[in-house]
Amino acid sequence: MATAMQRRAAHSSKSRGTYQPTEMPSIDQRTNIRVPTYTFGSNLRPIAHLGYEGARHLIPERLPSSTRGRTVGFRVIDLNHSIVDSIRSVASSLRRLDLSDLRLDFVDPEMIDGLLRLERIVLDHNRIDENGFPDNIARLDHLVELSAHDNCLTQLPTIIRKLRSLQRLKLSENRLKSLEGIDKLKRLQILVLDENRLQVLSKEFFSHLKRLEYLHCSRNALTAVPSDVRNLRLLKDLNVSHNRLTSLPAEVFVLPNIEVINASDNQIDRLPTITVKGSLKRKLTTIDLSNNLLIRFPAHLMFMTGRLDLCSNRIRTIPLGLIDKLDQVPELQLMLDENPMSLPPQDVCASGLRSIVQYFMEIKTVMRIHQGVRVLVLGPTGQGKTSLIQTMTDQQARTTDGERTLGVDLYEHNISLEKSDDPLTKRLHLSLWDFSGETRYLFQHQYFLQPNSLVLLVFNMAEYSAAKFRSCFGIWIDWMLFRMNRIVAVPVGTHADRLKPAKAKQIGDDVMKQIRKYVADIRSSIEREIKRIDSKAYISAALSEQLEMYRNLLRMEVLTAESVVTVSSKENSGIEQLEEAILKMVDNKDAFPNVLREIPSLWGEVVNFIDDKGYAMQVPMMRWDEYVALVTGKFGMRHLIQAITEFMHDTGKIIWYSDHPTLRDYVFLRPSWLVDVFKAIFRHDIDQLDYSLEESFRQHNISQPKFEKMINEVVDEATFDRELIKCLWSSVIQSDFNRPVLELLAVLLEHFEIGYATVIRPSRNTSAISSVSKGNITTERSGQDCLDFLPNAQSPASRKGSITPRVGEKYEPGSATSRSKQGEKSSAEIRTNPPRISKILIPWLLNTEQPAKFREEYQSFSGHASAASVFRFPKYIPPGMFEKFTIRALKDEHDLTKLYHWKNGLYARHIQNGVRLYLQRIEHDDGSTCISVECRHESRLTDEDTEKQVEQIWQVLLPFLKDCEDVIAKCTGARMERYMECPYCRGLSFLGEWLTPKELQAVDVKMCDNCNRDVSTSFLVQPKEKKRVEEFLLKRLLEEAEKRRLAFDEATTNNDPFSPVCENGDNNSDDIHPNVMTPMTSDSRNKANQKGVEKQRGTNGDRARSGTTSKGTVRINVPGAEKSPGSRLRTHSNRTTDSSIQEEHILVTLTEQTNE
Ligand SMILES: Nc1nc2c(ncn2[C@@H]2O[C@H](COP(=O)(O)OP(=O)(O)OP(=O)(O)O)[C@@H](O)[C@H]2O)c(=O)[nH]1
Ligand SMILES: [Mg+2]
Repeated sequence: MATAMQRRAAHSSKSRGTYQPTEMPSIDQRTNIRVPTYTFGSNLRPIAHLGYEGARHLIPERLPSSTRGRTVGFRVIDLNHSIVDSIRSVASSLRRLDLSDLRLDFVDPEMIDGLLRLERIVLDHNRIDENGFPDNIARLDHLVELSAHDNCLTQLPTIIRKLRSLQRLKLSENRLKSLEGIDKLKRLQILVLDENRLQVLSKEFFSHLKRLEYLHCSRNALTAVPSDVRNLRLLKDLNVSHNRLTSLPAEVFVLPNIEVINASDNQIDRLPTITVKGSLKRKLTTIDLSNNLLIRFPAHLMFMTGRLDLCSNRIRTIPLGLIDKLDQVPELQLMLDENPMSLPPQDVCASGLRSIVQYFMEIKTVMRIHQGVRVLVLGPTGQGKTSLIQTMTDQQARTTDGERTLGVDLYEHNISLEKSDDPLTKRLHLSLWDFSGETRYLFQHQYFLQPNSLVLLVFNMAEYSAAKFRSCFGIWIDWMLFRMNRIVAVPVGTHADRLKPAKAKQIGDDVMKQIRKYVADIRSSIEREIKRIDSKAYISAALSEQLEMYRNLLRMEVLTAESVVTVSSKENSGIEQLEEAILKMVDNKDAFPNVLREIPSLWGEVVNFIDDKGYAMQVPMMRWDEYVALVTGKFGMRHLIQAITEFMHDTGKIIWYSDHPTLRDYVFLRPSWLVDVFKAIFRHDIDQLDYSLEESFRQHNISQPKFEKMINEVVDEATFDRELIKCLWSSVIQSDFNRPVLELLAVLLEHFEIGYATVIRPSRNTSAISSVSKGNITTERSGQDCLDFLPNAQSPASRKGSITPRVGEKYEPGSATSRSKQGEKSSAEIRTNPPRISKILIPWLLNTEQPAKFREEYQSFSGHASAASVFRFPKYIPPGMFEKFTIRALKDEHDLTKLYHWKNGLYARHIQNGVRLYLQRIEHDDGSTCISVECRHESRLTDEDTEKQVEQIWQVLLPFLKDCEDVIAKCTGARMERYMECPYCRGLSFLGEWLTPKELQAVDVKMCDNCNRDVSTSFLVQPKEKKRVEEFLLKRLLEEAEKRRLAFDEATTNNDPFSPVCENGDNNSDDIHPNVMTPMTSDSRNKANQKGVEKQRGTNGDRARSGTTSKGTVRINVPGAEKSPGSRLRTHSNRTTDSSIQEEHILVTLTEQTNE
């Protein structure tokens, strides 16, 4: 029976033959020139072989010289005094010169003088060192190949650096220690450096030799392959065997053209964890990692290659999770000889993949699957999150070289519940989500921070101080609580290797104290609010709504581990304690009722089926109904489809936003794919993209100037051209077709709401486009149908879905609004006919300041009818909330045309109603953030139009406020207060009662607690239809009364019973109609706002005057009741505004204001 050693030898000689270093392709193979050998000097020892171009005759020298063809090859066999002359005689046509095996110490300059057409020179097996190359070699402009194998070079000869046409360079078996200057040879395609003394391959090497296809560096002293290898995008064949490598970077495996990786005979003990996506599947022909120190079976590599050699490592088990996947790779040549295998047993492994599959199939029947848990790893950038996850999953020390995570990365890991190799041991499967701490990515994180997850709050203990509490813990706790009113977390301190254990413990204790105090403070501040409202004598509907919100917030669930878990990824310590802490947390059945429950095996089959499907699909995104049809068509179980899908979502197998009104229409079959979709756009290094390295741009025929223009647009205007997105997505959608790109883009805009389209090209079916959002800066016109998208040319059909409510329409936040119904329609339309969006603007990426032009323009409307609502977030506002408001504002249904959009503001126009909307984010020093929405009418106030203007303002404002409510309603722990600004002092004096308007609608004025002025309620809530009709009637009556008064005046000029008096006995010019405002600076406005809030919250801010003034008269503020500048109409009545009001009961006071 053959021993393992013999089997391995057989492998080596047979199967490995296919990928052994390929002989460097020679110029003759490539140019198809035939080279018959000619022996120079027939009776003596030959001194040279000559080759003729195109010679077909067996003995060409017998041919007359005219038919011999030109001499193209010359191989010197023996040095002779006449050899130089001989070479010279054929110099003009010579393309190949072979000077190998001549014991040369240097190359005679005369030998190569005048070889102007020389393409290949071979100097193998000589004694030439770096000084042995003549200067005139630099004149060989056509030289594409130089071979100096087996010489005495210790560094790259300086003169060789000048051979800019060189494509193939073979310097194996020298004494090279450095490759300095090689970066000048930018055209190199083949580089052979085997058997030298190289210890490093420099950064320059990788960044300049971008055309390399073959790189062979075996038998050197390399200790690492830097991640800069990613620049070698054309590399097909990498041989770094027989070096001193301890790991390989992930970049090697994902090079777009890589076919062969030979890293055998090193000391590799860890490999990167790579998510094998569609494009990476079985891309490589061979991966050779034999004779290394691997402990973990690199499962992902099985799906990337046709041949995986893992012989002579230290692998003990093949993960059980692979059971169902092994039969997906039937063609795989898997070699596991000489590993201390226990699962499957060694003899099973030795018999090949088929036996392994068989073995697993047998144990599968008795195996049980248990539900796993999703783990969100959060913390600021550079704290050690990725290093920790990789240390945990690879079961050995791993630290990144400081590279930031782009967006989110996914990992998987199993924690064994018992210490045993038994395959049937119960395990907890973790789906680990590694979130980047970079602020640029925070926006996209919201889509992946899902409920029912365990959170690891990771911080660097060696650099921790109390001042960092907020960034390390506070903001993450706030975010999770805001989103779901719940957090179950384990604080994890990294970098333990840099601290003494006692210090680490002290920091851990302090952190736990701070966390407890932080949570207690949140709780007591909520309790204070409840008490404050409870203590009021009268609780209005709006206050009661607020009370309800606070009571709900008080139900928050905060569950943390008892203590900080201390780990070191550098030393692989503390991982077991972390696993124990995780197990303890998930053991809490209240927090994780489903984790570790036994899953029916059929569900497992559904998971595998969906997994396969996800990998098979170009765009692994399905509409819910299609997905249901697919799964139930194969497995039945229609009644369980929701439960199975939720199970898959909770364990990170798919993404399905079951609680989102429109996103629940889609199932994302491969989470990593969706993550990559976001990653491609929200990259922190987008401005550092190098055109020469980004092949996809060239493939899409994008020139460098266009590329630069598109990148500048992103950096300066946060605007992405569709072509740019297409190229950035080239790895997630491998297709030249626009359709999937457009479809995905539409889903991102319509459902994920990452931005809005700024330029829309009409699709063939225009009705589909009209349902897609537009920022309408410009619209590309091509044909008449394009006009449908212009806001001022909105067709009645496209307004069908408008959510502008009729007066009195009831709105319930979070309920299926008309908007979401429209969303459902959109998702169907998106699938059938995706709109042709040209550019999108992502507000989150905007970093521009308020434009000066805006200020000028907006101030020109001060003094016009206006209303300003404010959403106040007293403690915390989650990333992206304001940006979503801006995106909602520009949805079709609001009919708003964008005028300016900057980081903290959006200014838009409602053309039909003649209303300007200004949406603004204001951050206050006390940590609160206000989002104010102000609408101003474009027209000046006149008696006739005021009422209509107010109505037009509310028609714009209210639907938008409700849309904002819809965004907030998705966050179950949202802490937010609603206000209306006082039009006089601009303080937040009035509770925002747009959700509960009835009470306010019943009164006419309400006093501002900040400035003590009475404000017409028409400016605080949308007036009731009935009331407005009454006011209209009333106004007419007033007008008639005034006419009669004037007539009466004329008749009784000397005896005027209606002398002009102010209600308070003075004629204060400040006491103007609420709508006539003095423009305020934003500073004074903010102060007024703050003052208003404090007063509102400190006193009985909800006090309404029910139409009764302090003097006991009833005041009816008629909007726009001024006659003209300089005169003001005041009305007094001793009756309420009942519709039965009689003309003769109205007292009209006309105040002349001559000083205005
Ligand atoms: N000494 C020591 N260094 C560590 C440890 N963990 C991480 N590092 C180093 O800390 C730096 C940051 O580590 P990462 O794991 O990349 O940090 P991250 O939290 O994933 O950062 P982002 O991806 O930007 O959010 C790297 O240079 C690591 O080598 C540790 O336990 N000990
Ligand atoms: Mg990271």
